Amino acid sequence: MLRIIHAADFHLDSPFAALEEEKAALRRKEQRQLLETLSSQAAGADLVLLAGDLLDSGVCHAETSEALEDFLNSLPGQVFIAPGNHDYYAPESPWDRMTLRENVHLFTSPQPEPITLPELGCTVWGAAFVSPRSGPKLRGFRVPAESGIQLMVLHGDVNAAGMGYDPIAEEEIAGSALRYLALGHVHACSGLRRSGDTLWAYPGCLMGRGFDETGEKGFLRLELTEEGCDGEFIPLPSRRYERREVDVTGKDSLLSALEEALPPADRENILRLILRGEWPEKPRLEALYQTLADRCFQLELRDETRLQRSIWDDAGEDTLRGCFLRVLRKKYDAADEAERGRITLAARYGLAALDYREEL
Ligand SMILES: [Mn+2]
Repeated sequence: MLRIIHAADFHLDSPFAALEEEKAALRRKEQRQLLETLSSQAAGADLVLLAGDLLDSGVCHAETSEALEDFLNSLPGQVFIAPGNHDYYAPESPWDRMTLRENVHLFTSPQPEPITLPELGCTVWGAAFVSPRSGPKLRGFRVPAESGIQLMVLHGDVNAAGMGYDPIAEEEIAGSALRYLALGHVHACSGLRRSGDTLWAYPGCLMGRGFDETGEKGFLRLELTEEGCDGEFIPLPSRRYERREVDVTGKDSLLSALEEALPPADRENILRLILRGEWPEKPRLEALYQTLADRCFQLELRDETRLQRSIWDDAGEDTLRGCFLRVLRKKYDAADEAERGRITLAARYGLAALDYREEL
């Protein structure tokens, strides 16, 4: 049995441009710290497959390249790295300046190359981006007919519309006859997939960095045997990005409606709350933000409400509609509270009928 850890898309040293500078620096520090968590979770692994974009760019802080180097050298088993479009391999790149232990293998060729591990009965193939773009790397690839488990680690874009990021067709995966293809590039976990006899997966990114990377993030832990493969997504503890819609129609106050959408469990998370529904006036987001900002790590408020219309709005019109409303309005003004409820209902039904609608 092979115990495999598959992770990708760390994007270390991301700018986190949507955050204030101090918070962005804290997030970069948290990215580095997350490496230690991942390293401890990898205990007992035979293979660690890292499928690229471990760095966000070719320029990074010294702390970051040091943390990545320490992380890689701390890992158990045999470690394989396939650089991606963000951290492509080049002379003078951060990869070129690292001193890696013997068990850490960095692929530097754009064509798939094998590293055979007789003690584990397997061969690990891999290739590197050597510039920010790459044509297809898997096209025409088929494992040689030798014995042993054949794996590949690769940064690429399955079923991609565009051509720039190592596009991979599912037929090419099936044609490869690999046992497992460890991919990186797509930031959502794909779960374990199968094309032909080949299993493949994207573990997703290690940590969310924006509202297009919501929810839990982590890596894959796999157990590969002669008969089959068990895979499990392991979430890592870190701040999550969450997007929530808050329908304010009929609510007592905007503040309480928003407070409800900010439970204490989200204190360390990054939230975007989108106000929806009808409200009598344009919400003043700045005041709400001032009151709520410290309820989570970072808060974003968006107003997508519609202005609430009163049923009496058209009473001034010189139409049947206006006429109808004026008659009812006169009764409404003279009525008591209970009667007003009935008149309002009559107005709603009447307006709906005038519009040939079932209800207003
Ligand atoms: Mn990528």
